[in-house]
Amino acid sequence: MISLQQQRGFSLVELSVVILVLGLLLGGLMGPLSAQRENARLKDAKEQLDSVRTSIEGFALANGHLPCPATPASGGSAALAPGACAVQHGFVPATTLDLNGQRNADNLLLDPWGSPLRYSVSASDANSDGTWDFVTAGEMRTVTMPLLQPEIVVCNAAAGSSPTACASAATTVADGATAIVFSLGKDWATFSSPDQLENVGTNLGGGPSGTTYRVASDRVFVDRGRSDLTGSEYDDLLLWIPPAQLYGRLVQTGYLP
Ligand SMILES: [Ca+2]
Ligand SMILES: [Ca+2]
Ligand SMILES: [Ca+2]
Repeated sequence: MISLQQQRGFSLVELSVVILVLGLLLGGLMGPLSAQRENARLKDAKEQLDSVRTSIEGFALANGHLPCPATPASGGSAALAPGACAVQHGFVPATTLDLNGQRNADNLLLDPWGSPLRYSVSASDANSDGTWDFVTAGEMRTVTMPLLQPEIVVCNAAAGSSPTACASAATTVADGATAIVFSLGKDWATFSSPDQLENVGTNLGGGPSGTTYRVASDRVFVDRGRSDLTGSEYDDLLLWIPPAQLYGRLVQTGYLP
């Protein structure tokens, strides 16, 4: 015969212990799971940047010049102006490049964290004829390789940099890339560190969604190691196209002698 005492079920204390143990187990699982998800996003972002760079180089191979950045108003297409781009600093022209992937309401290609991939090109006009040499058909050939001025600069810190140069040779990672594509990383909506602000110093809007985006304000960028330290946090992912890499392709196809 079962006594009343044996039938009583779980006491509150016992229940609390069970819930506590379950909570600990779940917490122990969730931590590594979210870290795993974040690692997967990071890997995806790097692969995405790599494939965007390959597409940009493919565009250059086919057309003899770099594509212009997209703007929020251009629907993912390269935004052109006579002899130039509508903007030097904007977004990956994913429609022009025929790239797959998630787009937002302004048709801009998104990184794994849901922020549009940024893209900037050299706006130099070495022969002063009013056309941007790197984005205008035939212009790189006209200017000639030795005189071209690839002007994207990458530093390992923002401190002491000017709108055109890093603080010193010691802080210079790349002096004179032709173009750069980058993701603002996981903290795209919350960052405040000067090194990340260097990559997005101004606002650009005008798209159908009415969203205003942070984009680069000059041709100096910062690429450095990841950090979670408040005030100096950094998780941007940058990939640039060095001149040798671009010129090599253009020589192969006869766009450069
Ligand atoms: Ca020119
Ligand atoms: Ca970031
Ligand atoms: Ca800058």
